[in-house]
Amino acid sequence: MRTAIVTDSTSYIPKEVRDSLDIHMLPLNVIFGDASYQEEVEITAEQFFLKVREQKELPKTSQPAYGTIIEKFEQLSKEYEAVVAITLSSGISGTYQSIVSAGSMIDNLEVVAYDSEISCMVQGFYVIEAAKMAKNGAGPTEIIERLDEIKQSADAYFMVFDLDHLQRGGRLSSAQAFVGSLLQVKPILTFVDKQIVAFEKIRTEKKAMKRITDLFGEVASKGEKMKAVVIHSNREDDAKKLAQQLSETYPNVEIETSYFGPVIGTHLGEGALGLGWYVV
Ligand code: MYR
Repeated sequence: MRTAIVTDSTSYIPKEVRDSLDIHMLPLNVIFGDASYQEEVEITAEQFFLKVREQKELPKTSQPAYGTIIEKFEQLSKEYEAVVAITLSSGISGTYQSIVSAGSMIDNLEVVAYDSEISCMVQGFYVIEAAKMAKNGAGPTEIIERLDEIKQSADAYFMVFDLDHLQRGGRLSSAQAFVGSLLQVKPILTFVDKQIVAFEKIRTEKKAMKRITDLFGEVASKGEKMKAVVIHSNREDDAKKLAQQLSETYPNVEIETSYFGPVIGTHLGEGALGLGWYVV
């Protein structure tokens, strides 16, 4: 069975990796006033953060247009018998639901939507594994089984410069955001049941990052083979430095860096830093 792997843009998998593994991408949009841009296609992370500094009005985001999803599936139905579409958490975006609904409209194509319950390059880990399996002839059932296995160990913690963006975008309960801004804390955030929650409230960025790397260390120090990613909002040097330190401490972990692109950057703001991983 020929199975296509689809991801939404928020996995931020570099184009050359997508191309080499035949990964198909559905872009979410970032909107400045009347102008809407498909992220990773019409606007890069770099251009986005520059634009945010220039503009008074703050951006908004939207899930991929329904027509774009239908068009993509129709195209794929000419070449493939099945699709596994791996999305960002259904608790923070309607993308998963739109894909489920669009998938049911297409004849001659089995569309299986998979909710990663997370986002960014941690979602990307799922996508890359699925794409490698699909290239070797695996079908949706086998791929989903493996993705469920990854889900058991996949985790991520991140911190933001301030909570305003998350609160304004409605992706964190206002009560949590209020406590955060009041106390000027750097809360450590994570996903629980598909939603973003404040895991712990810590006073300084340095301490928050130390706590995040300690949480990672609790898993990594067991010595199992792991993949991890340091993710940043326009602070690549800090991300690289942290990835370097962690890979020296944990040689069992393959560590890379990635970024919070325009859509996720809209909700986290500049200066966010996170760490995600799974046990291979
Ligand atoms: C939409 O408009 O449908 C997109 C909404 C995206 C919300 C993003 C919220 C922040 C996610 C942080 C992910 C961190 C992963 C390590």
